Amino acid sequence: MIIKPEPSPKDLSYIIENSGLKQSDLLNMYKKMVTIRYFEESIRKVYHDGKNPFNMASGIIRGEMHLSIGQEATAVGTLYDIKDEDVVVSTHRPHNHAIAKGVDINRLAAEIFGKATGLCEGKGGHMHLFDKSKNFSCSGIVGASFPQALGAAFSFKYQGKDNVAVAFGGEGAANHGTFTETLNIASAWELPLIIVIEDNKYADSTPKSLVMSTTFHYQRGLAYNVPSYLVDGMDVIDVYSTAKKAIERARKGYGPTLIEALTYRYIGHFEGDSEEYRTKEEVEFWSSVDPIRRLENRLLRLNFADADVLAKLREEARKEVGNAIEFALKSPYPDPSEALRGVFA
Ligand SMILES: Cc1ncc(C[n+]2csc(CCOP(=O)(O)OP(=O)(O)O)c2C)c(N)n1
Ligand SMILES: [Mg+2]
Repeated sequence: MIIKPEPSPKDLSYIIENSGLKQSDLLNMYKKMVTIRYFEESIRKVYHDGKNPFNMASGIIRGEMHLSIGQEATAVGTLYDIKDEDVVVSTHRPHNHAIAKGVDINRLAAEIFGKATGLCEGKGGHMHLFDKSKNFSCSGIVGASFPQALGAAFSFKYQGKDNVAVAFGGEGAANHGTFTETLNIASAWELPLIIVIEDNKYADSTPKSLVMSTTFHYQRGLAYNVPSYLVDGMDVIDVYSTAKKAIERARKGYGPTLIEALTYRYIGHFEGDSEEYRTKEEVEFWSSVDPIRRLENRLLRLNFADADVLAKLREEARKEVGNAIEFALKSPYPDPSEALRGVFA
């Protein structure tokens, strides 16, 4: 199926050489993935503070919370060669993509906390992040990311720029009409769009096998003449190698690419999910291919890092995340008189 076996030492060296990634890139990717993991683990902890018994409307962070723990490699691998001027449109599960795009984690945390120092001055919350300086946005409307990124791709082509737009979507979102409508126009107009489907097996509690006429979404991309690839989403190098080709192709004006990444979220669809739709064994299997641990093992096998170097990177990430959480906690809430400014009312 899906998760490729760990390569032999010779194969591993070949894969790295072929990817064009240097030692410093792989260490950088490791740090980014660890930062995403710590960030979300920290958010999760604060989210549950003051919610006992569980009540979404109480506590420091209010409302729904969708975390991407387990899906770090899809974000970091896809976005490693993406520039600030390129556009990324994400979903209701956006923190991994935001951090991989370079969004400031202090302002990201503050937005999630609903604080005035947040990316949207606390009015967007965790599902509606917007960062103009990084050209990053997301939406709680499932399936909305595809046409939004398509619009950005159209504008890049229209203006003769070599930038690209990336749309992330879940395997559930890809059953929306917006997915195939977007594939059609992106292909017909050769737009610089990359669609990344993060197949984490479930849309909320619905397994994909119950609601899909094909086994994979990449099959649908092929029907629209879009080069479409299936990648191991728990392997950052595999994701990167395909994304790199897609980005180069889009920048040179050859049009869109679809990447379907097989991945998994280790925790519930949302915080508070009873997770009755999946087994402990299934979660254990996917935990055995944790993308962070896999990269860590490869770095050690390649002699690109020893345990101390990795521990230092983890420590740095922990500190940065700790500072972001503290920044968010200490920041003020927006003044009530600001409630109607900057929003459609
Ligand atoms: C248009 C729309 N329909 C329904 C929902 C409710 N909803 C939120 S997340 C979700 C499931 C999305 O599944 P998938 O696209 O696979 O992403 P994942 O949650 O697995 O990351 C649904 C149905 C919504 N937010 N928007
Ligand atoms: Mg899903």
